[in-house]
Amino acid sequence: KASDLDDVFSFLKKNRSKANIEYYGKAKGKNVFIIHLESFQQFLIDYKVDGKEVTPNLNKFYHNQNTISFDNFYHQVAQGKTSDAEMMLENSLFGLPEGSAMVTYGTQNTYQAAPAILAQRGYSTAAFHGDVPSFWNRDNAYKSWGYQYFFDSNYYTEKPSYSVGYGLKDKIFFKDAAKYIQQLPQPFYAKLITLTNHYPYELDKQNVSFPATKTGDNTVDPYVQTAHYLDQAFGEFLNYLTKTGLIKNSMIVLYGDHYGISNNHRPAIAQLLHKQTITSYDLAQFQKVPFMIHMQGLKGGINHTYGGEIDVLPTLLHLLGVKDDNTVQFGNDLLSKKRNQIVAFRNGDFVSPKYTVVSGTVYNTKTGAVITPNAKQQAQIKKMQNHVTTELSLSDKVVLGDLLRFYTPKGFTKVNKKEYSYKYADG
Ligand code: GP9
Ligand code: MN
Repeated sequence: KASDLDDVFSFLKKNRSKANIEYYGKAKGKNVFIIHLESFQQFLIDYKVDGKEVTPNLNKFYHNQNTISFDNFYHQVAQGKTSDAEMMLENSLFGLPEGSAMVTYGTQNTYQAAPAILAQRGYSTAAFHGDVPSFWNRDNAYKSWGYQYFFDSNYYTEKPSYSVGYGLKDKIFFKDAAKYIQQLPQPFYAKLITLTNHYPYELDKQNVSFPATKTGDNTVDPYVQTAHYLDQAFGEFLNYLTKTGLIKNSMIVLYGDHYGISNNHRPAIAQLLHKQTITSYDLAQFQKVPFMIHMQGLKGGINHTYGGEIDVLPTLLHLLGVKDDNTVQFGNDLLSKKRNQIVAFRNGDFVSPKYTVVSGTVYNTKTGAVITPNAKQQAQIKKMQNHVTTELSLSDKVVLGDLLRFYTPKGFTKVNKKEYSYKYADG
């Protein structure tokens, strides 16, 4: 019932941070590209194998003077992996502790997602992905989120050699997507979900142009090779944006959806990071993924604020000059001057600038040393833990109870899923 939202609103009222006026509206009216870097971890940025950069194009983009790059940005996914990341980015709602919210609650629930918000402000909205439309229930969830177009695998040229693993190879994907991007009325909001840098990091021989790492762990070693391929594909897409001039009137947002190397590979992770042993603290740090915002004229630099995927939507809306104080979003603008900087992992662990808490053990975030908290610290940590537990459970309450059906923010029109069909018709 509607009153179930009461605690949600009282929590949000206390916890949402104000937009930074230096950035608010800076991207108003620009096209938006959201580029989803599959399984891409932050440690890959500036990482070298045999003296060679794994991702030279992304590194250049990361250090570009017009890119705001975050170096304390974490993925917050659970079992829903990619779908949890998408759920957070588009809605600023968490995925669920188990399963995938996009699958279980993507079809029936009411959402007030990024595509719908922007479409109602004159944007065209499109998602691009080289896998079948039903994967993660995208074909239904995207309708609930108000995507006007979904260019799934049916929309791209098919040849057996064009696919590897889950679907279309990234270079072909970006090239083919460009044909549709060209036809989108501007301004547009376009999300491109890459695929090749996905476990088991397979690549056809002709595309392997980077040495594997030599940890001896076969799951881990080819990771840098597909990451390198993804980087090349991104480089080509960036060239296209430059050539067509799209780069001039677009904001380009990049993010890694989640880890590529799971915690089951500690010895290999230790070798990759040139460490003797890997602690739970190191593994928490290892969950960092890239988040970058690029736009001509934007004052860039490396931003050290602590945040995660839940914080993306408010950040982007503020840059686009969209007021969102009356929406149900659990994240906080990463560019705000005053933020709480507590990053919740889906299992209730958390990272903050001071403390990292993993299964009850407290670490000093700056040094990684285990802390035995004194009474004062204990009180601080308890408060932070309580914040994390509360935000996760309130977000779950919204999703499980489909609570947004009871509340439509002022200026927002409920999405009518029947307006959309993503079916590809030949000819
Ligand atoms: C499949 C792709 C992979 O379409 O998005 O999802 P993941 O396995 O990373 O959750
Ligand atoms: Mn993924």
